[in-house]
Amino acid sequence: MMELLPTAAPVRGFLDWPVATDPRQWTAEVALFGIQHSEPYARDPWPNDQARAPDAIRLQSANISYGPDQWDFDLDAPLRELAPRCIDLGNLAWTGGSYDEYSEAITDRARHLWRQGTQLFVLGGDHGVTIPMLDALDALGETVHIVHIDAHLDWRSDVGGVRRGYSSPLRWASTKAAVSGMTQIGLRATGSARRAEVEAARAYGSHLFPACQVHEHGWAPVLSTIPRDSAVYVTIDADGMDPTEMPAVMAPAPGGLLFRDVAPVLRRVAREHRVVGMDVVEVAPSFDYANGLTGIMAGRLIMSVLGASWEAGGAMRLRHETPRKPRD
Ligand SMILES: [Mn+2]
Repeated sequence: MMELLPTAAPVRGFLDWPVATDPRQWTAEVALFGIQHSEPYARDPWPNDQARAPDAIRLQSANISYGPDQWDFDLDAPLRELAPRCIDLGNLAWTGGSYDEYSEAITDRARHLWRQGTQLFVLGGDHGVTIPMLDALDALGETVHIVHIDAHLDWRSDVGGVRRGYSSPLRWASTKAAVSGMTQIGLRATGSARRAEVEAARAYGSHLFPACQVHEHGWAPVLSTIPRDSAVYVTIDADGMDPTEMPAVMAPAPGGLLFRDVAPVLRRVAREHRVVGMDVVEVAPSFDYANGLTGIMAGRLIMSVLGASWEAGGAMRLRHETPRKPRD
C-alpha cells in the first residue's frame, strides 16, 4: 500500500466517535473526515469561512445526537443498533505545498478507504472539496450516480483559470468515467452558471430539478432518475436547503428544500441504493447564529443517510457483493 499521510486531529470526534489520524488505524466500516480547502479563487480569501465548518459541525455533536444509545426517532432505533463501528479520521487541511499534492493526498486516502469497503462521510469546506472525492470514485470498481442538492448548478469548467473551485464540482463529475449520471435538485436564483453551463449540463444528460419544480410536482420524478441498482454518491451544498433551516451559507436563496422533505428522500435513497459516500459542504460558521442550527442540520442529514443505509445492509453490500461491471 502506498504511504498515506496522517490527518490533523479534530476539535472533537463527530458524535464523539473514536478519532484516528493514523492511516494504519483506518479499518472501520464507516468513516468521516473533514476537508477544509478546495482550490481557491484569486478573489476569495483563503482559508475561507467554510474551512472552519468541519470542526464547527463537530462542536454541535451533542445537539445533533445525545448519544448512540439514545433512541433516535429519525432512525426509529438508537444509532448504535444500526451502524457498525464509526470513526472520525480528522481533518485534511492544506498547510502548504502545491494544491495538486494536497488534492492527490485526499484522493489517495479516499481510494484506500473505498477499496476496503468503507462508507465515507465528508464535512466540507466549500463545494470544491467534492472534486478530489470524485477523483477517487474509480476505486469502487463500478459506476456511481451523483445525487446533488444545491441552489446552484456548479457546472463552470473554470473560473479565472481555476478548475477545482466551488463553481465546478458537477462539471468535474461529468468528466469522470466512474460517474454514470447525475440528479441535481433544488436549483434556484442565480449562481455562477450562464446559458452555456445550463446547456452543457442538459447536453450531458444531467437531470435538473429547480426547487420550484420539486415543490410543485413532488419527489417522485426526482427519484425516478436514479438508476435502479446503481451505487450513489450524495453531495449536499447547504445552500440547497432553505435558508430558514440552514441559514449559515455564503449565498442564501429563498425557496429552498426543507428537511422534512429531504430527510425521508435521503433515507429512501439510502435504503434502495448503496450510498458509498456523502459530503455536506458550504456551511459558513460565522453566520451560524446562537443555536448552531446549520451545523445541527448538517449532522442530521448525515445521520439520516448513515442510519438508513446500514438498516438496509448499507456499505456492507458494497463490500460483500461482487461489484457490478460499469455500464457501456
Ligand atoms: Mn455548490
